[in-house]
Amino acid sequence: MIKVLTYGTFDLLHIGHINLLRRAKELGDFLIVGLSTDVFNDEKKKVSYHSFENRKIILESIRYVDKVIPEQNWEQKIEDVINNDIDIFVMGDDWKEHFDFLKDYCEVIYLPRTIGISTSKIKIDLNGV
Ligand code: C2G
Repeated sequence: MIKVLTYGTFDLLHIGHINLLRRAKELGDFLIVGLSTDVFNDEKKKVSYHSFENRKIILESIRYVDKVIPEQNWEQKIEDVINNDIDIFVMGDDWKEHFDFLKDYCEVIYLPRTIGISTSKIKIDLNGV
């Protein structure tokens, strides 16, 4: 079984998130998502509309996602890769090279971002509604 791991906030779920999750799952058989907690989002300087609990339920409802674990800090990735027997780590290419240190533990793949959509854009576009 090829196990894949990715991380994110996944707030206001959109096609860019789904495209990432679909392609990540296509690389293996089992996809684990490290979901940023509300506290870690503060550290990332991100404010989520949906709580961690609700973002977790939403992600767990997606056919490509097999397991959701909390992402609580920047330092947990090596431990997560080892503890979950991860074969492939995947992120959008806005993170290119940021996680190359994981190459000592698993394959690292950066996938092209979906152009023209982001949670920030949704918030800006809806601001005037
Ligand atoms: N993404 C994408 N295309 C978009 C928007 C997002 O491919 N148009 C990808 C991002 O590259 C990321 C994933 O979807 O791989 C989740 O995006 P975010 O929720 O914005 O994740 P981020 O805040 O970048 O958190 O430790 C890693 C961080 O937790 C990543």
